[in-house]
Amino acid sequence: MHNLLQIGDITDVMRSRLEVAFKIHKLGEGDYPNEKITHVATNGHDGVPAEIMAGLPNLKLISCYGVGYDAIDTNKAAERGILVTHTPNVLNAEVASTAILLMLASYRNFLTDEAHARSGEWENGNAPLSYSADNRKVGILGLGRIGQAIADKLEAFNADIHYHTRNKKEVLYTYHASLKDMAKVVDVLICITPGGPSTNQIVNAEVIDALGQEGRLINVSRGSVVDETALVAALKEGRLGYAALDVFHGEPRIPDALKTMSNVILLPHVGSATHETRAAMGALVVDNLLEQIKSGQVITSVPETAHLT
Ligand code: NAP
Ligand code: 8YV
Repeated sequence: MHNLLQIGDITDVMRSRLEVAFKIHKLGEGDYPNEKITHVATNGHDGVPAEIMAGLPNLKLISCYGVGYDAIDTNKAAERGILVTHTPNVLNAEVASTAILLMLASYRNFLTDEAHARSGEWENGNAPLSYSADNRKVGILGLGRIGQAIADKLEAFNADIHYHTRNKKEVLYTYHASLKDMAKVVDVLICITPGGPSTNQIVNAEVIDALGQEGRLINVSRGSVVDETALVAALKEGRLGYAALDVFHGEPRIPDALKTMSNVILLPHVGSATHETRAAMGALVVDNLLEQIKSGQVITSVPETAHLT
């Protein structure tokens, strides 16, 4: 039996598959034999705290439930020869649907319309008109696996697609080398980059102002990508039209100011949170762990540790 440190929760299906090969020690539930731990199962929120990683001298693999791995120090892992895996692709369609749902709900006022119907307010008058989500100029910040899935789904809404990434892609959409310049020309900006230092608050006050009072911001990436203080100020002062957010800087805490605004939609980081997609993510987490035991290889390494396989 190998020894695995579990950080955060895992599903019953994951546990029963893991128990065939691992003795599982859950962080926070008593002592664990740190010298014997060779594998860690964690998730994108909890990651692996630096002091925990430092205290595991024989660690071989960290398997992360989630495609985003900004809570794991992958450079330190690579330096120590520790593989890190994540769950790319299996969640592309789901997260893309979440982004599209946020965009549609924000233009079409579905949440306030639903409240209007449910409360009986309809008997006193019709709900106000909303705005069309069709034929919009949409800027995608981060045209990777999920960004491309968003672009594919947007075709059904006849969107004129623009994007900003560090490297121009082989696609027919309009590329902007400057995020601010893209924000100036689009109706709605959808953020779907990784978190971490290179994207920290790249949606800053200038980008938000460039998006403007009719502009909409959809964030399904990481809270760190948007300057939340600047966002709250712009929404309050009417300099930004609307924000629909699945992720927050200090989640699960959400700034109180956002909770009282009518021109925002707030979701509790549920971009990939369906039974089907979470099952596929859980299966890939376990597959990576079992494969490493079997062959020393993994299925979906993060780029930073791919050279170790
Ligand atoms: P991916 O395939 O690696 O794509 C990332 C894209 O972002 C690439 O196009 C990349 O292009 C661009 N990018 C990276 N750094 C950038 C920077 N500094 N400035 C501009 N563009 C940058 O990743 P993915 O699988 O699509 O996932 C993206 C992220 O979505 C994840 O890392 C995670 O944070 C988030 N996510 C959120 C949820 C949720 O529940 N809300 C669920 C899944 C994923 P260049 O390298 O050319 O710049
Ligand atoms: C998960 C995510 O909620 O994959 C990601 O990067 O943000 C989401 O799919 C999260 O990682 C689960 O811990």
